[in-house]
Amino acid sequence: MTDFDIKYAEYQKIFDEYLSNFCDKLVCEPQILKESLIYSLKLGGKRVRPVLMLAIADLLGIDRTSISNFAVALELIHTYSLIHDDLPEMDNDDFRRGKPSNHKVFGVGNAVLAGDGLLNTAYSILFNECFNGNEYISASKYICDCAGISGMIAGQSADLLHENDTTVDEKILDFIHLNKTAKLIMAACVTPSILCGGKYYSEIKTFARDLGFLFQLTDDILDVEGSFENLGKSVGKDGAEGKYTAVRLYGLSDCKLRADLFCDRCIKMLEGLDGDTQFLKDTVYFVRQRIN
Ligand code: GRG
Repeated sequence: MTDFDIKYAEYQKIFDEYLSNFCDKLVCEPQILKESLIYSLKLGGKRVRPVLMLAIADLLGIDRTSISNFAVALELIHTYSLIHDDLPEMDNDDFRRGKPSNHKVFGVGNAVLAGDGLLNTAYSILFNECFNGNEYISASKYICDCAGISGMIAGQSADLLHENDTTVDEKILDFIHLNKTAKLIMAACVTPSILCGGKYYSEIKTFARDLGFLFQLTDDILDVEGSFENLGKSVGKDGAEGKYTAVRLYGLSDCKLRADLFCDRCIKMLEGLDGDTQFLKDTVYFVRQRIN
């Protein structure tokens, strides 16, 4: 295990404790609703957004407990988006994180409700945080905006709209990637900066945006080169369905070059910040080289 692996696992463990506390306290009836929420939350996943939030909180020297509820709320939003994305009328995927998708276990109706329930609960958590002061209000609003109709939902809507287009326009592709993927990564990274009075706000925002683009580029590459065993979901679907992807626009090898470019931009941005950014740099390389 490398130093990076150890640190990443440490952050995952910290977050999994926050999440377990949340699940233990969750009061929710009927039982099937609770089971369906917890099923997807506990399926695992890389937890990259909470890990980034914790790492940036550490870099800025803010108390980890001040971001714990934000990290849970953001992972709830991310998990809801995956449940809804897997639905037959969206991406129609039977597997997620190597296990049957939420709707394959609980049925489509219950999966819609599980997603709705996670989103709604995330908002309730964020509302509660607002009682802690102005920075908490701003951070909550930032997360809502990244997830909403000027963020992830806009990206998903554009993705659906352009699904059957015969050509791929770079501007539209950028819009989809920025909103569908980068916005939640921006929410993860920018939240600690807002709580810290806006320290390194624009640098962190640019870093997170570029990391989000890199994340989506590697996602598109993995759809071509990845395996079900590693990814825990179907591969080759985007290509087969003629989806709007970076590989379709640039071709596989240019897509990799572009990923390297975004990787360099992220590293350069981190080099301009004071403090120990080694873990964040390694996270960028991890996203570039990821196999899942
Ligand atoms: C349905 C509102 C709505 C939005 C869906 C999440 C999403 C938006 C679509 C899924 C397809 C996709 C390629 C999204 C881009 C973001 C992405 C790569 C999500 C997967 O995130 P990971 O890899 O997942 O962090 P884990 O399982 O590790 O948590």
